[in-house]
Amino acid sequence: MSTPAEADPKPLHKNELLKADSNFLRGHILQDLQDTSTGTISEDSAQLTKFHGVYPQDDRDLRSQRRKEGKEKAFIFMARVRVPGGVCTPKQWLVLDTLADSHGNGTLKITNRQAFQFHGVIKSRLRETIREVNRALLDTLAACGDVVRNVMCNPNPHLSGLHAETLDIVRAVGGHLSPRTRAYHELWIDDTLVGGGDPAEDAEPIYGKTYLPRKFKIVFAIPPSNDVDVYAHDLGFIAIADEDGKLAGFDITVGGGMGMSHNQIETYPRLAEVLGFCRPDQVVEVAEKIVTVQRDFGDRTDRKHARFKYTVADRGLVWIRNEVEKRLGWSLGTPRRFEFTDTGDRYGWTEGPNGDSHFTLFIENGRVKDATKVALRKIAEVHTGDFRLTPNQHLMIAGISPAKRPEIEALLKGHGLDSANRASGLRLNSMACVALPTCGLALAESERYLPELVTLLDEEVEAAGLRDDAIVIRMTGCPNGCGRPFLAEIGFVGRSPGKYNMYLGAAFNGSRLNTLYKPSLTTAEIIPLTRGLLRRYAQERLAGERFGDFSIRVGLVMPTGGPADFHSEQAGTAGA
Ligand code: SRM
Ligand code: SF4
Repeated sequence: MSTPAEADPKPLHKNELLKADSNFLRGHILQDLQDTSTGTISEDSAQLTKFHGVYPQDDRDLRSQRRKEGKEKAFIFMARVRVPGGVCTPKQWLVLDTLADSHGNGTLKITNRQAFQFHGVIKSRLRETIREVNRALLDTLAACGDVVRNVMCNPNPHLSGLHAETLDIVRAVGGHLSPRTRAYHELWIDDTLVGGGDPAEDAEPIYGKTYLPRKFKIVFAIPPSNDVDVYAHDLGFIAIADEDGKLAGFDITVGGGMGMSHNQIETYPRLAEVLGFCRPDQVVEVAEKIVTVQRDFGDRTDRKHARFKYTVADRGLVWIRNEVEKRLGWSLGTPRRFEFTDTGDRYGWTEGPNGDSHFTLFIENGRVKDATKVALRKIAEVHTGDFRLTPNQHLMIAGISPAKRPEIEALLKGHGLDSANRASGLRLNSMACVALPTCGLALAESERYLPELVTLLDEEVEAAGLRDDAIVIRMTGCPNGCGRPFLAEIGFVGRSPGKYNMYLGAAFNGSRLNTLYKPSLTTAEIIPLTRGLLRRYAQERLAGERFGDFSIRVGLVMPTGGPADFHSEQAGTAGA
């Protein structure tokens, strides 16, 4: 397929050639998996296994010890299981729970894009792990890679009558935009391993053989909740109800993203913009056309500039709309009105319309382990409804029948899980990315440090009377932005071990980015500084004023003025 991007005079990024030559994502993965001389795979294969939901990693806690011992790194793999809309069955939960123990590091990680991750899978058990996942009717295909990733949706059926209809559309979009290559089945699932592939069966009608320039993320939001953080994604659909409360259609957003690199001002987080409106029956077609615009015009020469947010920023919304409409052959509608209240989860019990109830459980940073894991296994053994992963890394036990409720309630109480939901408003609205020890890109701790930091800040929260105040605090181990830190009222972004940039001023409902407040703070500096800010907020806030709005009103930061406001060397707005 000849595309305008290919006409670019700059040379294509090497990954483009790798994809083109990979025979629809096969490359040398098979040979690398069969190579027993090392616990990892080659760099080229590592780029391709991402499309299969598999990342080579190593246990970074063990690096220096292994180096001293003259051994190769402690190589492991992460496998990501996509769960469209975040909905899975108790039976599937049980399979994943078992696999986490038998093939992983004994934990299940709920990601903030409604997927599961296994960490610590060794190479020789990778294929078995993925086969078992597929036997449970889930998969890891396109959980990562330069394709449309797991499609997200607000998981709360009780919130809005629009949910069931929207979830069907989510599944249709996810299915339609899934890669078609047989490579996934050949490599991970079929009984006999084959290295070939039939080009006729492999044709990728939407992607072509070089797939997309970069990852592409789609979400569906159901107002008033913005739990999916719609403005952080490449493409968003915001459900709009008509006067009768029925699904009228969706406002469409394009061009959001979080990732940046420290001190590279040409990289920056960006909020998505509203492009137009479409009816429910038009969503799949609209999504496909928007994806093809990025396929054809995304930057394939520079992966740091290859996300759709840069295509939208460079070409402008009007150009994008014209191009999409040209491909559709019809015009998008005028955006409707919607209002978001917040980005958080509704914890605890909620009642459904048919006598069913739902329980949303706080799971700190989505790490299901120890007593929580044991309890959730027991619940999965008796639960007849489903499980829903939330976009904030938590878990909803949904559709609990009246007959099962006493048993599930007793299990939650008996294992102390109901008390997790009684944490402070700060903790309940905290989110950290994985970072160390598995993430190869981490510059600082995140998942292992944020809980500790919140515990220290909770002392101030209690003393200042802010215990029940929701304040969104997020941390990441690097500026790639996996924990969506640039949409947090208080955001910490790792710079180096023990050092973080601190960002303030995002909107509570996820509609405004934050701004750099202080660069490179040590953990020793963060604690008194943040405590002081919380104290000041308690004393000086206006009635109902959110922490992010307060940070701007009292001049701690200015609302973001552009890319420079995220980079320490260039930022001019860091407050006193
Ligand atoms: Fe992410 C790369 C973890 C959500 C932006 N992300 C990674 C990798 C795979 C590291 C790597 O490439 O080697 C991390 C694996 C760590 C580990 O050990 O497990 C990783 N990202 C995560 C998760 C698990 C964080 C979490 O704790 O929940 C999330 C998995 C979501 C999923 O199920 O698919 C996760 N990542 C995000 C988000 C948030 C979102 O999408 O809502 C973002 C920011 C939004 C965006 O995409 O702009 C995000 N991850 C990145 C980036 C920067 C991309 C960019 O445009 O610059 C990278 C690095 C890259 O792609 O080169 C990255
Ligand atoms: Fe790793 Fe950085 Fe993503 Fe955290 S933000 S998981 S450190 S890539």
